[in-house]
Amino acid sequence: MQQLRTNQPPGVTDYEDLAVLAERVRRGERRALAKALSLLESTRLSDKPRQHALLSMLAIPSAPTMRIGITGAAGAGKSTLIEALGLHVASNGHRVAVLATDPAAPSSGGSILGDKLRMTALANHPNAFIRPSSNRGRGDALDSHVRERIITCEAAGYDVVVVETVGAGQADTAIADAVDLVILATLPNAGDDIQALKRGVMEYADIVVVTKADLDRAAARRAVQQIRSGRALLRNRDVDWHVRVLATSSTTGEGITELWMLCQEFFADGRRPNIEARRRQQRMRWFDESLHCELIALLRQRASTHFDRIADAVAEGAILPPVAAATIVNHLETP
Ligand SMILES: Nc1nc2c(ncn2[C@@H]2O[C@H](COP(=O)(O)OP(=O)(O)OP(=O)(O)O)[C@@H](O)[C@H]2O)c(=O)[nH]1
Ligand SMILES: [Mg+2]
Repeated sequence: MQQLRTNQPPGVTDYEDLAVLAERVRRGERRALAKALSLLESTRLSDKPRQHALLSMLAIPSAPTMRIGITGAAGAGKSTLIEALGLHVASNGHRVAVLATDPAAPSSGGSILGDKLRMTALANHPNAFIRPSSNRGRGDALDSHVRERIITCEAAGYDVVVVETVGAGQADTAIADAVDLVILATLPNAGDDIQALKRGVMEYADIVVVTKADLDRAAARRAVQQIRSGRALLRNRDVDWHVRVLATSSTTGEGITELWMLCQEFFADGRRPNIEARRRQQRMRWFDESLHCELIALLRQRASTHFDRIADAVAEGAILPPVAAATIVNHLETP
């Protein structure tokens, strides 16, 4: 593995500086971690070789980590739940990093800025690190750098990394591709949500949390029952893990200890092979996606005018997409 890592890749003039930065990240320096994340979140094409060099230095497996995704509708109580759970976990001696990745959907009124303010207790905890969204306003379902950001936080010694994302369409599956454990947060009275979720996100959820139980305990109990019976009709993602459903309140703290116990059960030593199997699949999909992006970029660069002309023809319906794709690739082969 070691020899596969890139040494002094082309396009990197400050390799030594990056090595120093990586070392500071590994020592757990917060400012270095923030700086590394900023570089990794850059969308400038010219930063790519430096991003890859830094990541290759950081991506050396450390002790086992827990990657937890929290998804759910806007306002479901995800951030508040993360704060309550995060404080519990951090005071149990774990180091917790929180990555907010929701795209600041207009409906949630730009809660990202508020997240760090809202999670003040967690933000001030010595064992916690909170990083707001990197793709504010871009509108992506899940920010495309989330995997890089997770690896970087782990390199800095955070053994629990929590990713928050608004569960909307593609983000549901995208989060399942980036973390080990998916927690779905849902409101007690979200009847329609529950119907929709049964088909969509629930396929990917390992734990379902009915939030804000303090507001209406009877409704929360009913929701738990409803989801449990709905879930019974669906497949579990892993044969040895049955999806758990519980009610919590971040205000009163009820259910938070139980939720953490479920997480620990999920990450028990005996389940590590299953988690590693998920990560293997995720790495392969990440590889596929990366290859896809690199090839498209290469094709655009090598056959730019041709590419645009054919793309226009595809849009007009003048040429079928698979025929067009083959034409572009064939064009590369002809000198
Ligand atoms: N009573 C009560 N209110 C809660 C609880 N959890 C969250 N809230 C409130 O619900 C509102 C939304 O909570 P957030 O944690 O911001 O929800 P979110 O899912 O992160 O929202 P977005 O990031 O905007 O999608 C806030 O006003 C919280 O104070 C809870 O357990 N009980
Ligand atoms: Mg939030």
